[in-house]
Amino acid sequence: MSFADRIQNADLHTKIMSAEQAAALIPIGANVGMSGFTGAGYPKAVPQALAARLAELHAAGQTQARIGLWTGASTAPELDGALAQAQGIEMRLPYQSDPTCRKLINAGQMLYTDMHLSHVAQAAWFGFLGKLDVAVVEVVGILPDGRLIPSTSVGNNKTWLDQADHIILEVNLHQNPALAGMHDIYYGTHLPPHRQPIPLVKTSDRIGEPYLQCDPAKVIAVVITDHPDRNSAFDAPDEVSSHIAGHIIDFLQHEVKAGRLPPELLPLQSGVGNIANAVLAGLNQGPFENLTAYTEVLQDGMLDMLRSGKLSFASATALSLSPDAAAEFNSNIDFYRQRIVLRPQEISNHPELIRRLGVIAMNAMIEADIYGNVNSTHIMGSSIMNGIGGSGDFARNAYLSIFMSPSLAKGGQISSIVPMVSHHDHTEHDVQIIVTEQGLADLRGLAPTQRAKLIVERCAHPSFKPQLLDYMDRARHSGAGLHTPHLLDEALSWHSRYLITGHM
Ligand code: 0RQ
Repeated sequence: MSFADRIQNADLHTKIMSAEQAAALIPIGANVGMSGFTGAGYPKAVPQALAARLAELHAAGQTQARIGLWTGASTAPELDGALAQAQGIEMRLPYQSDPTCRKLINAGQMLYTDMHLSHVAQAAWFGFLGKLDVAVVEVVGILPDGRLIPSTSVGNNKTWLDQADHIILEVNLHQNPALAGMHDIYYGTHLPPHRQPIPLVKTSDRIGEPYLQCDPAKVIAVVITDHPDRNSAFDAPDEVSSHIAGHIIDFLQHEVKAGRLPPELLPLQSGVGNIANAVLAGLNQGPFENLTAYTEVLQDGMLDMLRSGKLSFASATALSLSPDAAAEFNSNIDFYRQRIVLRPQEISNHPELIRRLGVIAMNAMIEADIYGNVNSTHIMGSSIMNGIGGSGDFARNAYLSIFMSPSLAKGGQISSIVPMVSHHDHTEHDVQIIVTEQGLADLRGLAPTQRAKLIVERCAHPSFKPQLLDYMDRARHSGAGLHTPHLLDEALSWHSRYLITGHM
């Protein structure tokens, strides 16, 4: 595809300009909806140019020079990192994993609304988030009528393009033009009371269009870039993550034997990070064939499974690939286009679809308590790590909801099994299975005291078991209610006995 082929709308040729010129068109104080989901398909140039402009204004004493920044999910140093370093973000939503953002949020210098990823598009449509002024969206190309070939993530781009008054497009020449046809953009989501059922019944169904609709009259700038998505390589599975993977695979085999899962399982959802990747590596070596995925992020492990044939089809909203996996993806893109569909996150994370398809959700956690409540987001109850992301969309609605973590954090100083989580993201009602390298606790159908016994027995590290058992025993004899026995003061002081400085 030549340069002219990338921008086939003649009018939009006249809007081509530098990133600095485009950034100058974004009003201070605007709410800006940018593309990007787990380091994929985010704009590479305009955010950096905007950050430079905001930094200059700050240096000149205009300390209120900030924007509201909305995305699909996490982005990369060129976007979140650059704007945070410029102190340029007033309000961030719905998910981030950037170290500078994290620091500013926890220092009270940046506001953050941590949202379920399935909620974002509809909240924007309902008017719950205020006005969206500008969309900045990376695309692979522009068709003659202004429709857009989406990039390596879809996220909330459909909503940003529809809702924003003005649009800035980054046409990234680095992204493979053969991505065209991999996306499925569904335009049938109406507002209540006019909503209709979403006609998706299999992970591989295509219910929409391959391109994003875009009104060329709203486009105020087109910026050309030529940069890869920036995603780092995953760690090779270590002993801890391999054990976690092993416990999950044994459990799934047991469920097949018991007749509660078909031999090809049900569609898999896998969170991000090294442990999730190790579980996928385990599944790739495991006994199951003909698997499918209905997930939000497709990372290296799923690409390997598609290549090996273990996974027959994957539906997601973003490709979050290491450089090696991205190179493999690009050199065999015709193979992957038959086996991958990228959808808006309001569809990839849609609670009703997750429930109906019977997804098996596997997400990492920070800590779980003895009764099965899970904290995915906070360190010691007050400092954010990343955000809830899609974990809540999947956990509450999944056929099986699995949460996993090493039993110890911070070099063994901290137990990830605690008496009471310091922050509740997923309540005991939404969590069915807890797994650490020590073992797996199947909580289905159990009362709180039965859950506590099993979680401590199976999942806690031996170095913390005595304290946890002692806590349970004293709580039981304290005169507290015996449904969910707690020593309330002590439950929370458990956390403050450890001083963690890394994320404060
Ligand atoms: O910090 O690197 O500074 O030591 O938390 O922990 O073990 O590297 O695990 O990268 O898989 O992240 C839950 C944060 C796990 C992630 C979470 C510290 C630990 C380390 C990271 P250091 P690990 P992971 C799909 C689903 C929410 C969103 C989600 C997450 C750092 O998976 O953000 O699930 N999930 N989305 O040391 C103190 C503890 C700790 C702890 C871990 N108990 N106490 N620190 N850490 N446990 C994706 C999307 O939705 C986009």
